[in-house]
Amino acid sequence: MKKKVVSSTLALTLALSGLGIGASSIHADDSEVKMNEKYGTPSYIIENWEMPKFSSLTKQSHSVEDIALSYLNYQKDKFKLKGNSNENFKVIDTQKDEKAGTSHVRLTEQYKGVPIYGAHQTVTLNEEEEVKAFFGKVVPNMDEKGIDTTAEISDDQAIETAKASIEKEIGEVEAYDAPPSSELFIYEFDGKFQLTYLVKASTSDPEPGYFHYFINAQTGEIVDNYNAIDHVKAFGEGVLGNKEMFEVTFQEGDYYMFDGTRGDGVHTFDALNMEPGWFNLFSQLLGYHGEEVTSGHKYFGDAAAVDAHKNAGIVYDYFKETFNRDSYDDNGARMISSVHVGENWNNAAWNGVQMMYGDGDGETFIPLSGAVDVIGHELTHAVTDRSADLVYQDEPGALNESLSDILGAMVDRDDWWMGEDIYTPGVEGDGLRSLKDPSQVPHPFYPDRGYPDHYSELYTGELDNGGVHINSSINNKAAYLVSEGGTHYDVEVEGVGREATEQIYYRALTKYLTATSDFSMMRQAAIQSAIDLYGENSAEVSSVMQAYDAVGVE
Ligand code: L5Q
Ligand code: ZN
Repeated sequence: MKKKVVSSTLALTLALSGLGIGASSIHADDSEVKMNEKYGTPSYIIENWEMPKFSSLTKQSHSVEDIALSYLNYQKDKFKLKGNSNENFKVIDTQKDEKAGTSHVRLTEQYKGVPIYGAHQTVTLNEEEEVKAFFGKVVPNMDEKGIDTTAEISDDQAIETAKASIEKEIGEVEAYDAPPSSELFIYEFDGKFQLTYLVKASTSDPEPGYFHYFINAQTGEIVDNYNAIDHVKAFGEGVLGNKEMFEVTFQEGDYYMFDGTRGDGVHTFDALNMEPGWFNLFSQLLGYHGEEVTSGHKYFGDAAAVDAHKNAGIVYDYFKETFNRDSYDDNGARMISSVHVGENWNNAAWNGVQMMYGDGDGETFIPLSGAVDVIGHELTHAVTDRSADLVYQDEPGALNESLSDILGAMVDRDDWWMGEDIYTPGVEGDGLRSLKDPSQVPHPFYPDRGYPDHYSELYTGELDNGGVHINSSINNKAAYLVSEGGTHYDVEVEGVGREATEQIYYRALTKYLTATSDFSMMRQAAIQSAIDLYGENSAEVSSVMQAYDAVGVE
């Protein structure tokens, strides 16, 4: 922006009317003016103006508002306005700064009693009630614009028009957050001034919005509209004291954890320790996710919420950048998370609708949203639900779990652990599961064994839905071998790296596997995916074959 300061040495045309007659003590030479280039009226005037007195004998007292209006009247030629300042301006607020001794009068320009949208001013007075400054925007020559200020439609009609347009855009709104408001303004659009209703409407569902509609008050047409929801970056500390920056929304004085920059949004709630079973029911049946996580400023103090929100964004970006997948349904579905589910709940889950995170008992687990591989794991369940839809039982269930572990470990790609960041705080070198060496983590049902890493060790009992979190390790180990290689049960595998491995498994999940796929089908789906991506005779195809040979899956 160009900044041009014009020193005003205008000869004083003392066309004072109304209150100011026979003025003295006007030090116009001290004033400094900057003009608005579009309107040719002042954007600011640095002043030293004293209200003229009728007589030096009688001490008159005027309110600061009267003085501000008199000043605007005195400057009416600069503002290119006819008539009295009482008609052209309306005082909307006055603030006294006791410390500085200044008064600040806030006004709006009006025409025939109707405010002009965006034409606001402040006039500053010192202790001696001298005007020291004018700031703002004044639209000139309002009387020449031929504006008809008689409304032909009602404010209710304007509201109905706005609602119809909003719901055409975002779908049916069952309940507005508050009854939409409607107020008359003169609104300038494409250089034309017209009488409009400004309708403001707040929504949470189906989409958060703070809609502003300008409706022509004579024709009922929509002149202009925008959504005033603000995307802002906020800050906070996560579960491990990690400093994070993340997207939130500002609405009516508060910030809340809605990130409107990813798909249809990433939205994080506080479940207020509601028991997991009840919460699940409320979430699935009523669409209740808990309370909004809000803050009066840009710092958020809820560590579990900070990480859930930040990590959901990281996982969104991972799927978008790695597979060009737009959220879990590949259609921008809103990612909803709730933290503080249950009391000391040692788990996290995807319940078909949203993610749920416990706070952990502080001993086995700390708040589970603190680990980005856990978020990757849960959101991969959501991807699976919308693609292969593997039944959560026996071998298909183990594959369902394994694909969540594999892609979870790809999001958090500096190790092959699952949940190491939130599992047994204070214990180094452990995790919930290891993809690299499943056998080093104790088997949940047989304390003298580790997790299975070969098909010969398949758990065939009924616990854990037929061992979905146990047998997953067999496929996890295969995926690890495809990526990193190694010799396993005397079978040598040539690794092809994480980039190829994640593409192979994502393709198998979304293009080949079905609800009842078993381990053998997984092997073929991975081979077929590697052929599609890298060719029949590629190192990637060999690697997949060797890896499944190594874990005993034919
Ligand atoms: C599990 C998800 C996670 N939960 N493992 C039982 O065994 C049971 C649940 C899990 F995010 F907490 F890791 O993986
Ligand atoms: Zn899982």
